[in-house]
Amino acid sequence: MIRVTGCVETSQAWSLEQLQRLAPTARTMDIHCVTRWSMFDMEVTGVLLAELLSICCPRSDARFVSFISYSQRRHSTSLPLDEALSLGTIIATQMAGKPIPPEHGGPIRNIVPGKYFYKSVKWLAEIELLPEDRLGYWEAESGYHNGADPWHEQRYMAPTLDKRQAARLIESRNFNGLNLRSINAAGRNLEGLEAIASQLRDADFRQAQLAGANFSRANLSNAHFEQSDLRRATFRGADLEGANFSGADLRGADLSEASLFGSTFCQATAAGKMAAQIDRQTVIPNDLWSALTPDQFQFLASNLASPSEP
Ligand SMILES: Nc1nc2c(c(=O)[nH]1)N[C@H]1C(S)=C(S)[C@@H](COP(=O)(O)O)O[C@H]1N2
Ligand SMILES: [Mo]
Repeated sequence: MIRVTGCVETSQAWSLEQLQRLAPTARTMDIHCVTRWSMFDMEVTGVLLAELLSICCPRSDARFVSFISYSQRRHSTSLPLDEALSLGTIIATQMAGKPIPPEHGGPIRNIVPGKYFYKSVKWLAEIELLPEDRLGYWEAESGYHNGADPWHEQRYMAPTLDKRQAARLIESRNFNGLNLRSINAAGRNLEGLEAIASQLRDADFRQAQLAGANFSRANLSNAHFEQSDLRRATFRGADLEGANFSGADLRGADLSEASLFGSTFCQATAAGKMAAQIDRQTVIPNDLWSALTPDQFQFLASNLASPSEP
């Protein structure tokens, strides 16, 4: 039995037999496991995700899809919905012309062509459409890259990491002194992160939980912090050139001695203005503001109590 739930007009469930009565699709594809093995020309048969969803009428707020399995730890993985559809995701019931054996995820698993195989969950129980992303099991627990693109070798959060290092980083929340350039940490829970003097150029921390994080002297040029929780975070002496804090919660954050050349705190989006949250405990000394563009300067000037005020 599999169910479609979440942001749909009508939730629906199918038994294996009912699923097999829907229009079948067969595809031959290559499979890549993140731990470096590949299997070529695998034949997969099932129902296209697009076909199942057309029956349930996704709502306009459906932007991500989470595949949840029957496993005890509620193993899951997620993808942007448009990506899952454009890649031709299959809700598979057969591999190599035979029912899928239990050890390979039978009777029903999803298969996402063109992604590392951890985006294909075994023992599929539920397909949930979501308005916001929810990291899957390997992504959240072991630092697997949420993008999972084999052509860009998006194996673990940062290009410099192997599996053991990624898992250890997620567990310890200690990035001190490490080179984690271009790390993909969007949506992760990294509360209390220690990242003193880390190399984090181009890092992606969008919508991450980073309350109390310590980024003192870190290189965060061009890093993305849009809509992240940065309450009481410390950026003392950090390089924040080109970093984007639009929509981030910076209440109580300390940006003393940071470099703010071309940093962004407020930007216009299709959904309206996305502004950083700032309060009287936020420390962004006004001698740093000259590095900002006039519109960003204006935003800080009108939202930040001058540090000399009581
Ligand atoms: N439910 C569930 N699905 C899962 C996993 C898992 O541990 N549990 N592992 C993933 C990983 S990392 C890989 S490589 C493939 C392995 O699939 P296979 O056993 O059919 O080769 O399943 C994916 N789907
Ligand atoms: Mo894997």
